[in-house]
Amino acid sequence: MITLLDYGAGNIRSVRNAIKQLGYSVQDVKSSADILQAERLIFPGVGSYGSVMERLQRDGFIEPLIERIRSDKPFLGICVALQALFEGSEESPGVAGLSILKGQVKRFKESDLSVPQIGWNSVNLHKESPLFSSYNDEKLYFVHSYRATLMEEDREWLLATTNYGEEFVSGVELGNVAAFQFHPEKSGKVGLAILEKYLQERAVETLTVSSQVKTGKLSETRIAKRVIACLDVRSNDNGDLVVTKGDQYDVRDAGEVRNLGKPVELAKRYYEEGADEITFLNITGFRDFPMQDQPMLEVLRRTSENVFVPLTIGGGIREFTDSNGKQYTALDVASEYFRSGADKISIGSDACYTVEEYLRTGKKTGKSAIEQISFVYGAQAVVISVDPRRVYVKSPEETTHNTLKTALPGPDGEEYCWYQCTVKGGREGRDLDAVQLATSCEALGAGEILLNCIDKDGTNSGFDMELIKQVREAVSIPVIASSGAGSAAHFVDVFQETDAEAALAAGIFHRREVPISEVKKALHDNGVEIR
Ligand code: 1PR
Repeated sequence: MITLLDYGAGNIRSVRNAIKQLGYSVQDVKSSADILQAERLIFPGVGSYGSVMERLQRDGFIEPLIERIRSDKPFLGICVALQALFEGSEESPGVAGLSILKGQVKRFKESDLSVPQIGWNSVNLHKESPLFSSYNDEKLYFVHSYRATLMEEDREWLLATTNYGEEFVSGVELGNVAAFQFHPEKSGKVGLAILEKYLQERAVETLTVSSQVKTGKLSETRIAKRVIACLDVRSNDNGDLVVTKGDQYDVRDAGEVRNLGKPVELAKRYYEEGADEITFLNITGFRDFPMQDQPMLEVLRRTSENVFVPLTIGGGIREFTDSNGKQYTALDVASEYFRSGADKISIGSDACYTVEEYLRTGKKTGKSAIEQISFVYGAQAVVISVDPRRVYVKSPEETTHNTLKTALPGPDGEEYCWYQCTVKGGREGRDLDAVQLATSCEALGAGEILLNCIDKDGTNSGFDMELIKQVREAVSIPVIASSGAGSAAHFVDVFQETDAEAALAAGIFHRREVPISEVKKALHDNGVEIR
């Protein structure tokens, strides 16, 4: 029996599903006594450092956790739970950690790498461990802005390190107690194999020699570029939830909503084909109400039973008042999505309205969806989906917006353009450009940019490199290139010509024009780091 410490802060459904997928039954901690009596305890740390420690304090779990760890009972911590073993974190100044390990967790230093680290990196093992006896340098999924390093007196805990601009601790282990910075439940089959080693009964003395134990000079690990499959979802005219696809955001073909398949089945196929992440976009979310739009929540619940890579859900993340007058904040909507299996949520239209207000007043209210959700779940859980379209101008002086000199002149030979943000699925243009939106959202606490492009959407003509470069250079959070992919070569181009951390496609995968494996092979053959 595996006991899960679920303090209700977010997506640990996937940990639960991973344990079940591996054939074990799982129960939740109900009281502090359960923490001490559990045969094997798993503590997934989801959310900001402060919110994790605050919930442990609220439930009286801090002392029992410290006692369990000190008495060397089987314990596995994930992500923020590894950081909670330390004395504190820069993420939440003044909040005490469990202080099992000395030192403060710190934010990644400024470097040319974006922060948070979101993606697939590997680990260098520093000692034998039964947990990694089948590990062979594969990539594991990381999503964090803060990283831990061990003080000299805690060196015996050092299990694994990873490089991301600097070396940090990605795994600690001593006896029956272990913790990972990466998410084994989101790291595909490799992660499940590591998790399984923890779930299996093992006595401390049977430390299996890991075939990958490295000694001496360790080679630096490298983060992979991510290939993301995107499923635009909406109900068709019969009310069935289908995966559709726009052509420059027009999803209708001869009046009918294009139907390219069922969301849960397609997501499972892409996971098995090697997608590094799966994104669902509820494209009529601007007018539907996700809490009543139960099918979307059900899609997430069913998908997270078999898909063990990160899931992002967007569409309709904003405040709502339902037909009975009950008010829901954007945080309520996002929390429902996280509880249903999402790892990240993406905000489109609402981000434009928030940024327009922010640019007008120059003040952060703390009340926007971006600020509220990133405060509770961390910046890395908040993606901003940008729906821009080109606006040509004869010269930069014609507009106050962030223009660029384009290699693709406009219909009247215009040599400059800016990218106008739109809301409601491209139906309404705003007096806001993609750089203003991206930089303001970063300032408000967003952790990643999903950069679509209406002009390129569905055209198979390749990504809009000029747009991607312009936004990538303006922010220090990861950027996902999106819209227009038509071949594996287009993925090679976007990673060789821009610093985008990820590239997303929809149509070429739904129409089975290019398998994900072919994209990965082309990237590998061209020297791009992949998972
Ligand atoms: O505004 O917060 O409710 O979020 C709405 C979400 O739905 C946004 O993420 C928005 O981008 C998306 N959306 C709304 N309408 C459409 C539409 O197509 N009519 N999808 C839509 C935009 C998303 C992807 C991707 C690439 C891949 N498309 O499909 O942008 O275009 O396409 P390709 O590889 O086939 O070229 P809110």
